[in-house]
Amino acid sequence: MALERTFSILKPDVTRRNLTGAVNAKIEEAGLRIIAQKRVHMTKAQAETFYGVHRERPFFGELVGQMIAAPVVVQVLEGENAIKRYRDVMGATNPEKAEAGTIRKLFALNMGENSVHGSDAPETAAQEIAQWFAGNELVG
Ligand code: 3AN
Repeated sequence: MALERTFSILKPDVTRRNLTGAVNAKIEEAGLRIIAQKRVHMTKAQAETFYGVHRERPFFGELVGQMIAAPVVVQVLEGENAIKRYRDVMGATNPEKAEAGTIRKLFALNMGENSVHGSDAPETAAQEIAQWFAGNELVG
């Protein structure tokens, strides 16, 4: 399979607890290469755009609030089958249901503060990468 790219966010619960390096180690151990990375403090408008598909869900306001509560680290990850590979190492959305050894099992606090975001499909990965990075910032 060809190399694929996915978009990742290390959420505020990670930066606040100084776990950026610990999460990056799990990402790299999973065979994914961090080909772009920057720390940003999202504005409300940016977070609302990013999570636009969830606008009608009851937890939308809470989710946006959590995403802007502290800085995040946005990343592009590259590897074979990167989208699925990253979702596997992230673990289930609900950390109580996440498998042993996954990032969410190891680090997540709850459903909202669940440490990481990873794209769920090639189209969303492309869209999400384009929201946060210029082409010349991706160094594969
Ligand atoms: P995932 O991040 O595993 O793809 P999605 O896309 O269903 O999960 O949800 C996006 C984000 O919304 C999750 N990462 C989580 O932070 C938040 N979220 C999802 N479901 C809930 C919920 N029932 N209560 C609070 N937050 C939620």
